[in-house]
Amino acid sequence: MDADELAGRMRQGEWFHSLRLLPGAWAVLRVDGRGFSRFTQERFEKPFDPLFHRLMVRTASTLLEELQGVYAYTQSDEISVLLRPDASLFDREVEKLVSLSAGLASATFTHAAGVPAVFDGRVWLGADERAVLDYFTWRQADGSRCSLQGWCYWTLRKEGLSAAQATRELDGKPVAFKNELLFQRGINFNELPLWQRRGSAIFWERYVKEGVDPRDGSRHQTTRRRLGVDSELPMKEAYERYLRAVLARSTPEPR
Ligand SMILES: Nc1nc2c(ncn2[C@@H]2O[C@H](COP(=O)(O)OP(=O)(O)O)[C@@H](O)[C@H]2O)c(=O)[nH]1
Ligand SMILES: [Mg+2]
Repeated sequence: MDADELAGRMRQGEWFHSLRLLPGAWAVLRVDGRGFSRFTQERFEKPFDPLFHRLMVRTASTLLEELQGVYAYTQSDEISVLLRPDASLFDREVEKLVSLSAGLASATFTHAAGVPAVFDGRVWLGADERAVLDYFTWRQADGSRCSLQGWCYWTLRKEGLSAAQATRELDGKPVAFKNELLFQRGINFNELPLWQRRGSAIFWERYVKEGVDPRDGSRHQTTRRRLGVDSELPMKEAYERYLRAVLARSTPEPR
């Protein structure tokens, strides 16, 4: 048996291995907790637990660093990491990027939480900045909608309704109805913490570090970068402006 021939033939079975992110396209790697409705039920406060969100922010920070992204956004049990069109990590191999995102998220969250948790992964491609703004506006709007729904659902459950009853009570109801439902019970949705309604962002920021040369005591300054977290995000048009600034800062500096 010719070992090289066998290896070549078998490698053909790795059919998707050659799949790459479209050259010149923006990409977002998104991971989502698997079965987290159940996973969170016994372990975290409902509908929102600051500890759970902190674990998600920590996981998002690791993904942003390891995947060499420019921006990460997390709401509920999902994380999106934005890669620039010129990103070249793993030669833009889709299998590698998607599987690694899910693996990193699962390992980081599990390690921080102390209980096994699993994430799935997928990739989104966008042709231009406009598409990127739309993507993040979409995820934020989804988070906001789920936040209102979650608050209503758990408020009814805590009043003694069964899962089926609470779901039926809210089925097909407009936003105004849900806001009013909470308001009647002394909860003003618009005054709940912003991270619950809009999610959190993780980004790179530059800072100046002052150092002293031990040889001659001279002072010098260097620019470093570190991760910043924003849990008070703006919405809609203001969020678009916010994102535009993030994208402008992410442009590689001319040499
Ligand atoms: N208890 C609790 N659950 C949360 C929190 N954030 C997200 N979740 C849960 O995570 C789930 C995420 O939704 P989804 O991905 O559609 O559900 P999955 O398919 O079960 O993972 C929601 O149903 C929430 O129940 C939190 O802060 N506390
Ligand atoms: Mg999930």
